Amino acid sequence: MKFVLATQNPKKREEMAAILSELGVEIVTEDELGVKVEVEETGETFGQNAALKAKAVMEATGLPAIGDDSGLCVDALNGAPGIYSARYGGEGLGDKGRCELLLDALHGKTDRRAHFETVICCVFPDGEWIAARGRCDGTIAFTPMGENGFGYDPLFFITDLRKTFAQLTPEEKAAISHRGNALRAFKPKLAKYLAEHPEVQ
Ligand code: ITT
Repeated sequence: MKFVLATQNPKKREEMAAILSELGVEIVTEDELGVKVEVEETGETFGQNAALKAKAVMEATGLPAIGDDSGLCVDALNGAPGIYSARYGGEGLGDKGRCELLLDALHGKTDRRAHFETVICCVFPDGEWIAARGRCDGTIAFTPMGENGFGYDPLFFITDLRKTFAQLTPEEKAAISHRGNALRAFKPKLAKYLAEHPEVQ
């Protein structure tokens, strides 16, 4: 059985596919299936939005669909941009513009604590679903550093490693990231579902 990744973000897709490939299930993208499902993220939580994405893509393809909703929560901004991370500053700003906006919002603030959060949700054609959450703690750097990754990676500084996410290799990021942690929590749940539903394999 194939699983389709319910995301329009190519970088996120790469990260998810790399980690999910360890599960030994076949992963396809919306592009490969020739579908493009626009999902309005009207939920109030990462979990609600992840479920909305997965459900819409499952309904459009008839395949189990795995969605990810994620974001950066900054303590000094009361958790913003949070579920609005992709839209911070309005549509069309781009990753670089959003990083600049975040630096401006934190100008003069000494509390730089932040965390990334992800909820992964898989919705099956029989209506069953499984979900898992992941988190990664860090701080917001004073200037962008590194070229890898996407989104707020150049600003997300991991104290222990003395590097931003954008200065890590994909493998190093996956080993500690919110998405890596969510997918590692997701793995045994998916394995259990598959064991209980041999018809899905
Ligand atoms: P889909 O909804 O199509 O999956 P998206 O990019 O809109 O793609 P989200 O709604 O989950 O995804 O928004 C998450 C945003 O949070 C994303 O666009 C980035 O700006 C940021 N983000 C999430 N994970 C990140 C990561 O690992 N590194 C850097 N920024 C990340």
